[in-house]
Amino acid sequence: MAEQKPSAIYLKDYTVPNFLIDKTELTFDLDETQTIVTSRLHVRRNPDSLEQTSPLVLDGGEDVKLIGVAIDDYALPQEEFAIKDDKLVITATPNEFVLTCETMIEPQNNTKLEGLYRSSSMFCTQCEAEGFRHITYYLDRPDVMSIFTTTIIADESRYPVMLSNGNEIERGKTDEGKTFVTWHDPFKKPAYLFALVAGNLEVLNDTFTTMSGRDVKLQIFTEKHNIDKVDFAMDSLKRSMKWDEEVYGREYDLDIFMIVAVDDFNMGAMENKGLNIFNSSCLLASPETTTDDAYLRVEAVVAHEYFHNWSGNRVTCRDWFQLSLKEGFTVFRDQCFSADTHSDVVKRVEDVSFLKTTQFAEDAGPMAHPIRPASFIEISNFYTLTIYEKGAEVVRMIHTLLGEEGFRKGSDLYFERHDGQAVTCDDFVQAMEDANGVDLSQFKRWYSQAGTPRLTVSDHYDEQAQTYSLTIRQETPPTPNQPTKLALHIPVKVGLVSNANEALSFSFAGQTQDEVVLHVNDVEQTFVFEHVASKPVPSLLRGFSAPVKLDYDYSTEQLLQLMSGDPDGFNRWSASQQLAVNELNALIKQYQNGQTLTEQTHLVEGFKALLADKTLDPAMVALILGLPSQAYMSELAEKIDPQAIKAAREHLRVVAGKALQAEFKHVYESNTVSEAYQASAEQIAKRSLKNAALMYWVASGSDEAKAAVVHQYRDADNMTDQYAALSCIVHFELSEADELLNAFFEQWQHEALVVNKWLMLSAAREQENGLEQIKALMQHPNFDIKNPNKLRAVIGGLGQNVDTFHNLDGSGYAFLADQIILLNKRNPQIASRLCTPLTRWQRMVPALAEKMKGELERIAQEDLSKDVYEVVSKSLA
Ligand code: LYS
Repeated sequence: MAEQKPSAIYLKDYTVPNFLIDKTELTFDLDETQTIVTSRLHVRRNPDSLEQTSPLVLDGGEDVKLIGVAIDDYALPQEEFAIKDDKLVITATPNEFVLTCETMIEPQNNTKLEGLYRSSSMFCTQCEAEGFRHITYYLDRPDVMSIFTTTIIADESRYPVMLSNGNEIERGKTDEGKTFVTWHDPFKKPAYLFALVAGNLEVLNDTFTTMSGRDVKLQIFTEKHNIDKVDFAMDSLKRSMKWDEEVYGREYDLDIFMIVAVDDFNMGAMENKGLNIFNSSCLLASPETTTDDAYLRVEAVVAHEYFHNWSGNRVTCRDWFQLSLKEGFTVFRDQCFSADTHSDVVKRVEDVSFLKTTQFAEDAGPMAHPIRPASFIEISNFYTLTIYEKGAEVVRMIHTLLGEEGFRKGSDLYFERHDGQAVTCDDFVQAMEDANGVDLSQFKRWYSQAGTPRLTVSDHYDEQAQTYSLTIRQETPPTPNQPTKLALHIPVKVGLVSNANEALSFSFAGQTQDEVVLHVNDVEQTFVFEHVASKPVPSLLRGFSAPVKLDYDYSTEQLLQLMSGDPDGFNRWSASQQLAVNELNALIKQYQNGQTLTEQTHLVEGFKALLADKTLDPAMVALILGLPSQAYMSELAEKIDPQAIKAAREHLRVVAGKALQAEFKHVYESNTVSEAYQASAEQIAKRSLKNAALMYWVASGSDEAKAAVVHQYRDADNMTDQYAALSCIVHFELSEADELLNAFFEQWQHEALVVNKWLMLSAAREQENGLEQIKALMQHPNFDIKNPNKLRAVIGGLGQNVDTFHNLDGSGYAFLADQIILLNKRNPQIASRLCTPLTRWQRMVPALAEKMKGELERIAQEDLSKDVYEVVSKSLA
């Protein structure tokens, strides 16, 4: 490990900045080898700071070379400034001055993809969270907000498109014959929202008329060969703009809104003011190259980044501990947008499965943290499922507690009160409280307590008195640095279902109703429902009204009842999942005991009824048919045994396939979409059911099914059907697997995003020599270790490849560790993300746990980046 261990910073140490920067004027002289950045910062001491004589300390990076620095045009001699730990320190300054800095950076050598870098033929930036300091020296913290004017100078023949935030205000030629373009952003913003793009790009133009009648110019830029794939993103953008006006009363503020697609990007996308930059995987879509899932992701990410214009840009974060203020809220907003656009139940099921699989696992591991962490070593490590997804759940609970209207009053007040400010999660909750006259002080513990609370529920029905009581106990398990927890305020939405599979009304708090939100705020509480006509089955936590684990000892019969009779669609799915989980757990035990796997018949019977019911939304049926994933079963396991989980899932799939062969065939054949491809809710639903049925039908071993899946592959006119067929063919190792996997590559080798799907599927393919295959993929001419999408495809595929990754000899883990070591300094953010599976080592069965731990210890020997250091050291603590 490095000599000097990176240290943590703490929320409790926050102090206001000592200096402010009112105006920021930047000039970029773009060049492939050396880019010169000149900044003119209009600096003044912060009157609110307690330190009125402190030196000016600007953040920088090891990759920024200082050429010269001046105060009010007086060039500072060597002895009047210092560079210490990448920071530029100037001891004596006036109270108000213009600081000029000239620096040199090398974008083409920037492999971290943070700051200014090259992606294929273009220049682009990524500044959140602390990337701006890799461009020039600055007060790189979100509570320093400034008005930016940016001039880009470049050779126009190679970079005809030169973009930055705001509006273009000037364009001309320099003395050397280069072109310059100047952009001015009238809204003050922190440096993390700065962006610059230059390249030879195509554009799709459109306009949007806002609710007050202003025309906004919309532009989406891509490299030439991709411009035919942005119509859906443009349409999603316009729908998002309208939705934010209708649902939140928020109008767009600049005259122009631009989005650029880049291939090399560490995450999904970035909400830079007026100039969003997207990973091309989250922007490009065409029926032939993009699956339905990816379409939905494009729509959600476009919406997410657009919504940030208010929840993030107009009102931003005071410090990075408050990240969930903008991300949790914005995820909640994009989830609601997608729910309104498609089916709300389906969307909720998808979001909740994702949360329960991935965020719950994070909450149960060494990196567990509250949605507002108290400390971190590297902020990039905190763009987590907890900040985003659990953060959204916390906002959703506020929405549940206040109701639609109350929540809107709260958000109106929040935006009005804090427009143009950098604020905290407390400010958000305060606005919700003030607008509604409620007290959310206990609720706020959700912001500071980590871990997934567990609710244990028991009940009693008194036939004589016709009362039904529910006793709810809450407990949040210890997490790193938080051994004990306080009781949370948890909204639990409940309904009752009768033995005749119908909703049972009841009276609660003196009112007759069908559904109620219980306020659980004590360690143990009993709630009494009156006038309950018969012994009910409780439908608990409807719509997943809180991000908790629920323990209620449902019998199989009760689960079947809820599955068919619960008016809450979400809980119908939930019951089916529980049934499948129970079944899988029994099979897992048998496998571990060396017994022959023998299943109960309930699930198959449930499926049968489901497939026969013509009234159901095909998307819901597909979701219910989806067996709990390998990852979800792992999350639930006491000790994770990947082989046992895999065997149980495979067994169940084959059993259901065989038992219901005729039904699956029928559902497959009757859900064909004959119209031209559309990413509409209706078509997506049909395709998802059709392809779910196909998987079972093929699992049955039927020759007819095998012929059908190969036929579907060859005949498909859209990627959803083509890829579903190919996955099925590869998964069941049909005799055509090699041929078609090759054919798929041949057909799509010029479409980078499709090649990534091929990489992923090939890496996930379970074969004897799995690891050799994966190594070969990483040598493939279409692989590129600099491209995060390709890396994620191969390593993601490896993670799904149970036999290869979890090989008892530890070779899978060792290979992953090698990649982490390789990327540790090249791209620390990606390297750190790749550590995730290893952080779960304590949850694995002992033989695997030891191997994983060994690899973490091997990584720890290296000179680690802060990013990897934090994850590895916390995992070994
Ligand atoms: N703010 C971006 C988003 O919308 C992500 C930035 C990630 C920075 N490391 O999710």
